[in-house]
Amino acid sequence: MAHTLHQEKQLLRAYALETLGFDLFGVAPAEPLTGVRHLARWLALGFHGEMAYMARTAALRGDPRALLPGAQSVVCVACAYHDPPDPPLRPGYARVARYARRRDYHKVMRKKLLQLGRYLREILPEAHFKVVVDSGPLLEKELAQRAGLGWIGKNTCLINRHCGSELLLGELITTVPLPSDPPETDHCGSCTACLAACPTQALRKPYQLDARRCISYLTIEHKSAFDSQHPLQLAGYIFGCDLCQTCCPWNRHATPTVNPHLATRPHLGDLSLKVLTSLDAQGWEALGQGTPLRRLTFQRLRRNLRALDRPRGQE
Ligand code: B12
Ligand code: SF4
Ligand code: SF4
Repeated sequence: MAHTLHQEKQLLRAYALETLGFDLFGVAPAEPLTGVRHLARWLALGFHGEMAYMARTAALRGDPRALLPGAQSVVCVACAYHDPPDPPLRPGYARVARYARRRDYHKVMRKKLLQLGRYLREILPEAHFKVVVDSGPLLEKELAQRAGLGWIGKNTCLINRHCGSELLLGELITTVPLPSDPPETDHCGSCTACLAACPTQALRKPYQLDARRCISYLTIEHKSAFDSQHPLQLAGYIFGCDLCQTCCPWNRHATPTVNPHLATRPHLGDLSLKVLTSLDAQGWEALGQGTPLRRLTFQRLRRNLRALDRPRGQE
């Protein structure tokens, strides 16, 4: 039986990497995750800000079996989006995070994971599966670490030795006990570049991100108006932030690899503030069509643009 499943896993891996075009593949056991302890502390400290869904679903996030009863293993995949480095931001321009300059990964990866699930059912008809990409209540990075895809760095992102951290994660939870891969170990060593690079000190300690101070949270997830408690600077970003990753040696030395399904849209590189401020709601919608930018309402785009203008001096 174990031998057969080993073969099935190899078939699945080949299908995921070669036919579907995922960049990384690994399998973790469907077992309780230790990160729930960190998650509980993170929530108790209020680091989640307005992301009430994180508190609401905390109990589910630490065990894949909560999402699929009888689950035995989790196939973890990743798509890479590591472009060459951005040039310094010119005055009069703003930026969107690098993951958002392309088709929405939720759609791309979900579709491909469903294809992978159907393939699993072809080779093992008794298999049940569930697909998760980002929005499912699951500690995706810890699962990916357990499946050997990379380790959770001090910037709290999953980092792969070869691809760096510019990765997007997805999972296929299944009732089939596929053999697991060895988990990856931490390779941050004594480096602290990300803690120093974060312009708002959102990385309070290694591995601990206070989302309330994070530009990515503030520009995307925070729905209310900004008040005087928010950090003054958005470092030129109107959607997301890359600074604790672009500084990371594992990204600086990684070979640029962009999954062909997530090709970069050159017109979403640096954006002229003149153009951005002159957009109306339809113009903004057209600019971000099919990309993660669709999550940002026009009203919040305007809020973020106003925040870019805030005077500095309190840093
Ligand atoms: C909430 C969320 C956010 C929040 C909070 C981020 C965060 N670090 O938690 C905000 C809005 C800020 C955010 C930002 C971004 N996100 Co986000 N986000 C999520 C989401 C939905 C949940 C993450 C979560 O569980 N957080 C809870 C906290 C407690 O977990 P954590 O900070 O990761 O902490 C872990 C470890 O650091 C450790 N830990 C915690 N405290 C301590 C303390 C000690 C002492 C130790 C040793 C360990 C430790 O245990 C925790 C659990 O494993 C996931 C999708 C998912 N379902 O998992 C995507 C996800 C993590 N995000 C993703 C992306 C791409 C981003 C951005 C890069 C987007 C951007 N460019 O703007 C940024 C990156 C910012 C950053 N440095 O993390 C990807 C990450 C891919 C990768 N390579 O890791 C994910 C996996 C989505 C996906 N499916 O691809 N995100
Ligand atoms: S995404 Fe930006 S603001 Fe958030 S922790 Fe990283 S560097 Fe800091
Ligand atoms: S910058 Fe350094 S400490 Fe931070 S995640 Fe990368 S290797 Fe780890």
